[in-house]
Amino acid sequence: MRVFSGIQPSGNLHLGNYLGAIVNFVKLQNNAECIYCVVDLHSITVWQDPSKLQKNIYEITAGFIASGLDPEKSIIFNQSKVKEHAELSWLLNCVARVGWLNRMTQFKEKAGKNKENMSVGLYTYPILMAADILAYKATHVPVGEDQKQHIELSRDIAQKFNIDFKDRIQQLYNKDEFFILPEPLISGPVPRVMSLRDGHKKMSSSEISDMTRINILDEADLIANKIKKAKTDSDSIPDNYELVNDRPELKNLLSIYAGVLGESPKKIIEDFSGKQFSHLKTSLTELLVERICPIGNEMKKIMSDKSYINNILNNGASKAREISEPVLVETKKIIGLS
Ligand code: AQP
Repeated sequence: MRVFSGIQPSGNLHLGNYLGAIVNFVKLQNNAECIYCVVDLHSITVWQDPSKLQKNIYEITAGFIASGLDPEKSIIFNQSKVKEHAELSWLLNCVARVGWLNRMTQFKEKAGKNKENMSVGLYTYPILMAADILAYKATHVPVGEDQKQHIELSRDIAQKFNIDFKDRIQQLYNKDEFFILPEPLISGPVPRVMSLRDGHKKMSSSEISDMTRINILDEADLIANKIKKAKTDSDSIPDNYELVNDRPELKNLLSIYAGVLGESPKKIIEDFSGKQFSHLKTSLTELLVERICPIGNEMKKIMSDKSYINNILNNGASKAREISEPVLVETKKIIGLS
């Protein structure tokens, strides 16, 4: 089992990243070979302020470590340090089909009516993601639910490559398949954390309003204010979890509560049944301050030691290159480029 996953340094590491992905990253490092990447090349598919990008890369790295990733157990690096990602991405651009990319819902959602003005990188983003995964022949990719379609695309690209070059793979390596088809692992405590202001939209670092999300670096009083102002409805909390399905904001707060506590939402609803939202909000604030603020405080400490972070990223990049370089060399050989 080889695990690969990444997080964009687009600022605002948030509770969605934590509950959808990072908690799972930490669990997996004890049972598998894990490679975790700060995907800086992905982040520049939308404008990033150059004076902040480096700090954001440090922030995600610090977030990984503060959440429990151990650089001795997991390979941690930033994507732009390992050129194999970009080079393999080009080769896979020539395998992926335009029709496949046209079906990607994340591009449609992000571009909206402004498609013509989006960067080409935002459109081809899923191919770079496929390269990230396939460069390590990763078997499993822990992600939030929003990334499921992109993993499926990575599988399609891997499969098409294996079929297109079947004879060559057989002749060179005496194998039927070269790339492994990666499996998504959508098993974080909350696969889709929703916005605090709209239960139909996912919590996102790129959302303009900061009130829509809990950032891992938020201080206690800011968390309290965000939860206090989180959208709710006027009914009290029911005793049956089935009844929250058409109340997305309540469902979201209960899922966050359960996810942070490591309990099932069904168990949590029993504790709050019949009570008002304010009761749930007060308890949720206390829980977040107790569990999330210490991670944020640790992140701040780690971020102040840039040489420590640079060391982790440089060591991680050399280990990552040891795996991805031969894969790229072999891929080029299969294609006939060497
Ligand atoms: N709301 C979420 N709920 C659960 N998981 C989430 N992830 C992101 N948002 C949620 C997961 O976090 C990992 C990193 O994803 P990312 O780098 O794309 O995160 P982001 O920059 O915070 O996402 P944005 O702002 O919403 O940007 P776009 O729109 O580019 O995705 C992934 O495993 C993701 O599933």
